[in-house]
Amino acid sequence: MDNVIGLEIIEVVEQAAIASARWMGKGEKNTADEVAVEAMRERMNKIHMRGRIVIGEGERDEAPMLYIGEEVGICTQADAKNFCNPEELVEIDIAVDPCEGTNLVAYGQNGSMAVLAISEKGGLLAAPDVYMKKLAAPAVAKNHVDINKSATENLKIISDCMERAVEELVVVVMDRPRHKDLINEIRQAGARVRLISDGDVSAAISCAFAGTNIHALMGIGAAPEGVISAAAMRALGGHFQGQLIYDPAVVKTGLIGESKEDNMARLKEMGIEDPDKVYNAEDLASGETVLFAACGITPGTLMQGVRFFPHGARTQSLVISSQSKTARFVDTVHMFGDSKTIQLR
Ligand code: VTB
Repeated sequence: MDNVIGLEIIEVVEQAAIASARWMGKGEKNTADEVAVEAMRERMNKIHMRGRIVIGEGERDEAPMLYIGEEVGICTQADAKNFCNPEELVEIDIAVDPCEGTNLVAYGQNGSMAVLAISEKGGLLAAPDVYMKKLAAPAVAKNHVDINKSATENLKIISDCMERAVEELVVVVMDRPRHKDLINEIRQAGARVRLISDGDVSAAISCAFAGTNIHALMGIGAAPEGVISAAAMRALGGHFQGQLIYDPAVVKTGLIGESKEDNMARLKEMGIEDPDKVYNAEDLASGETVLFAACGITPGTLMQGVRFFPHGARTQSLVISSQSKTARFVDTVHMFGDSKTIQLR
């Protein structure tokens, strides 16, 4: 995939993060999301590419922008033939979450980001909007831990692989009633739990970076976010597994359809033959090339949040490429007005 896209997607997530950060702490999660969507779409449509949204804001009627199936990029526009050669262009699939953690932004809490993943056509699982049981762990524990094992067993494995006591491990779990038993089990096993209200993409990816003091993500979050996390984890070599959860009785929160049976029928319609399949990072992000980009909206474990100053802002992003085998932290100063009058910081 073109290196240029790698550079341009940094701006896509930066623009979304800046737009959303203006709504930080305002208590309006829908607006924080809408402005991020709009900014992301506007910048994306300036990229010389033929892109298709495979994970987005929802189906067309409920999401006017960045809906699943929407085509994005200069080369999908009506007059594209004037400046794009269709034969030369690779078609790419894009998974977006312009404001991952809308509540976090609305209430000024840590851990929100603008995020997307890109691969060639068919390279990302078009995950339906159901839930996903997830297990993320550091690269040393990859393929040793297993989502089918108990939390106790997996903690013992991570402890052996990392050569540290279970007591020295920190597990991130979303603070939800459905995780009551899981939380008890982790504590019983001796590890420490970090409960988060939202934003499990950041938690998953943090497992792949030493120094974050996050050694595992366990529990059930949303499926689309699982695919985005897998894209990053695949390129980073970290462990990630996901299993779709479609039974409302298990999830306890969230609206995921009328009943387990309805959800199963919907998954089948979407081409998912085995709804209980355990996917690993390579299944969820199977493309030859996978690119991931995120920009902090509020401060997080991996990135700082957007900081505004008169006529400018500073952002921090993370761009991961499976092709160049790089994870780049990009620190950017954005100049909004006449640069001569700006005191850069
Ligand atoms: C999950 C999680 C996301 O929202 O989707 C969560 O994966 C919603 O979970 O990171 P509930 O429906 O149980 O409340 C996030 O935290 C933010 O989008």
